Amino acid sequence: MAVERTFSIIKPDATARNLTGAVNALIEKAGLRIVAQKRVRMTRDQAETFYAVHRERPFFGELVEFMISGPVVVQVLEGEGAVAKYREVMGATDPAKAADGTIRKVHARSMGENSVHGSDATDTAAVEIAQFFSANEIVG
Ligand code: 3AN
Repeated sequence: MAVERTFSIIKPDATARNLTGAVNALIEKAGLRIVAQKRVRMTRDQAETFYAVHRERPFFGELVEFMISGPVVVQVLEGEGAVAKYREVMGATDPAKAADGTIRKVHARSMGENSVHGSDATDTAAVEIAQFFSANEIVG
């Protein structure tokens, strides 16, 4: 399987509960490498651009407000099949449906406050990574 990069966000519900290290431990235990990471406060513009595909969904406003409500940790993860592997590690969007041991099963509070984001494909990963990192900030 090819070595890929995926984009991750540790969301405000997780940073508020001081869970950055706990989430990172699950990421690293799965064999993914954190090759870039920074803690930022997203602007409204950044959050609206990032979630533009969901603009028409009923939860869009709530999602943007949540993502700017506190600090987030943006990350680039690298590994074999990193996109699919990270989605496995995250678990289902709804924490009630997430498999045991996944980040969302262990830490998420609800469908909205679900602790982490991970890209859904390699092409979207490239776009999302470029929104937050320049090439020289990613050290594999
Ligand atoms: P995932 O993050 O698992 O790829 P998506 O792409 O369907 O899930 O949704 C993007 C984000 O929108 C989710 N992570 C979640 O924070 C939020 N979201 C999705 N569905 C709902 C919902 N029904 N109510 C509130 N927020 C939602």
